[in-house]
Amino acid sequence: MSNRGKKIVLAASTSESSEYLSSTWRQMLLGTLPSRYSRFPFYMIDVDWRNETLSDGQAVAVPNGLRVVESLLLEKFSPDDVVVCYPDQLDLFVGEDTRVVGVHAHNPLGITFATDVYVHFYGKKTEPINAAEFKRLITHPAIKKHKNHLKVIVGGPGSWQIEKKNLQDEWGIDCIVEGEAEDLVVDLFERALRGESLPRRIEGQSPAMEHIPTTKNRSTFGVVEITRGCGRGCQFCSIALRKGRSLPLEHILENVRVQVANGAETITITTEDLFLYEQGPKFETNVPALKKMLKSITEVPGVKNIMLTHGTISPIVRNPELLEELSPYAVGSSIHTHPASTHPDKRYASLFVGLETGSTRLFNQFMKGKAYPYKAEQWHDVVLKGMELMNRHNWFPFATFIVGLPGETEDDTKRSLDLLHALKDSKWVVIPTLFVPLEDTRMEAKESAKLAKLTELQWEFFFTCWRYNIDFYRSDPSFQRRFNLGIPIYYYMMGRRLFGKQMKYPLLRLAHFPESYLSRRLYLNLDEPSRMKVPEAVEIPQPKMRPAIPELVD
Ligand code: B12
Ligand code: SF4
Repeated sequence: MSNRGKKIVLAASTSESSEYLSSTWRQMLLGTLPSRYSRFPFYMIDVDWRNETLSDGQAVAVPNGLRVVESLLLEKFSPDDVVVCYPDQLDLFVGEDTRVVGVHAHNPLGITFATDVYVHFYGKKTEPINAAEFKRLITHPAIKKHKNHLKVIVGGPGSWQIEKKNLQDEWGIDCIVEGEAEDLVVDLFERALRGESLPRRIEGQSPAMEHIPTTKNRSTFGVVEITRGCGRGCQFCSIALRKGRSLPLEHILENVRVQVANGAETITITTEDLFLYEQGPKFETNVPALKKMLKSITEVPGVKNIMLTHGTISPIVRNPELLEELSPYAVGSSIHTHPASTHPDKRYASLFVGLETGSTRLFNQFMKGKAYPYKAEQWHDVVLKGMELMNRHNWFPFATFIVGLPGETEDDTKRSLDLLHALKDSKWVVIPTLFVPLEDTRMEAKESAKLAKLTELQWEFFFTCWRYNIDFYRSDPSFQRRFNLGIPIYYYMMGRRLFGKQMKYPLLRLAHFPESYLSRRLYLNLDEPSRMKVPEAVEIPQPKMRPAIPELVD
């Protein structure tokens, strides 16, 4: 029997759709682990894991961006003509009648920050699982077989990576969509259905909020958006100049209900900055609105847990009462637990927080809006105070730092190390990433930082972060003993050759070598107390002294 297929087939890769062990952390690992070592038991990943499908073979959960595209198309086309699937089911849906395959790309080649770093520890020619899975999708035989009568359109936050690596033609992609797609999807797909030629690349602009549809089906990790944009102006970030805007509460709750109706028990409340939600002028946090939103989501029947995504730290310092108000929901319904939590069920709220650097000079140059209303010179105090407040309320942030910002000097790295030292006993995860110039940012023409060029101080920063994480998350002695043994073996078998001797002593800190031995060589001595103290309060500068808010694009 010949398979006629569906007119419009939407697909996302297996790894980008995965809800494996309900762990966002593990999905992030899929973006960084080399595919050829994925069976190594250390990673605790079952590579034979299969994403769940519906009885007709469609996908149960795919990244939220693709669900938005699906909803836009369903406003125009019959549900009989639109399907959403994983690569393994493409054979069921791509056939003679198919005219367009729309593919989502979150991080298709793994060349964004963090992913671009960790995979290289395994050698120069390694490909992360995400990249291997995306290739398996885009080069799928069913698409190739029917390519003469269908168009391939790729969109999503990582679609730029395909252009950057010149893979558009090799992979037979007719059109790459960058940016937000609400205002262009229907027209583009209609043109594809008519068999017209498509632009090679098209860039979407921020839509009016009313143009963002509610979703109709489940997104990976029950992602529900609450805001779009940000506006704090960090130069390395692609949404820096897009003003932060909130989705109406009823729209948010409708999406939550859809997630639950389709089997999600955990809702991931998605935003660039939680504290932007219904904010007032000049990033004034709207605590009552935030509280109402969190409360309403946790009260939707069927919602068992929530996860948070990103947030900035300065609103927490500016409004210390904020965490007290939000914690009953953010911590009380959180899916995350850790023995260090003082919550009766050991729950903690995780929040992705970009701390980025301890150098006031680099902070001032590249990201001063992040601290608003505080000044760059107050960044250390803001971070220390914010961390203390968060930890006190059982918020254990997932913090990122950028190593190798353009022009970073030894003194800049030392300032970051000083800040890291002062955060030693915090309850957190700290992820060092290397600077990557993302497309559509004001730093896109700058050079990436390279692992092979890191200085000893930068390596010290890098591995001190991981030493903290190992101590906080994998404190069982038998794991640590094996880990400590493996590190010198890695150094002599591979690390030294790939990255040079400058990584040696920093790496030995990760292996728990005594500080008395390491401090002869390294900048910090973790046995000594930090010179920095958490301030009682951080004073908000007079309006005239605050950093200028960057010019916003709507
Ligand atoms: C939720 C989320 C996650 C979740 C869930 C991811 C998932 N696979 O479902 C978790 C935490 C697991 C995650 C992980 C990672 N993420 Co993430 N994630 C997000 C977040 C916060 C929200 C995504 C979202 O739903 N946005 C709302 C939707 C509507 O936007 P959208 O996806 O961009 O979709 C729009 C357009 O892109 C377009 N579109 C999307 N798909 C398609 C398809 C077609 C055919 C078309 C035409 C258009 C189109 O239309 C949509 C409507 O406008 C974004 C930040 C953000 N606010 O977008 C980061 C973000 C996308 N993630 C990012 C990164 C870097 C990662 C990681 C690589 C992190 C890491 N370093 O380890 C991993 C990769 C994991 C993986 N296996 O893919 C970056 C991407 C940067 C880049 N691409 O270069 C972002 C932008 C965060 C940031 N500011 O840096 N992520
Ligand atoms: S605070 Fe900076 S890095 Fe974060 S989303 Fe806003 S502009 Fe981007």
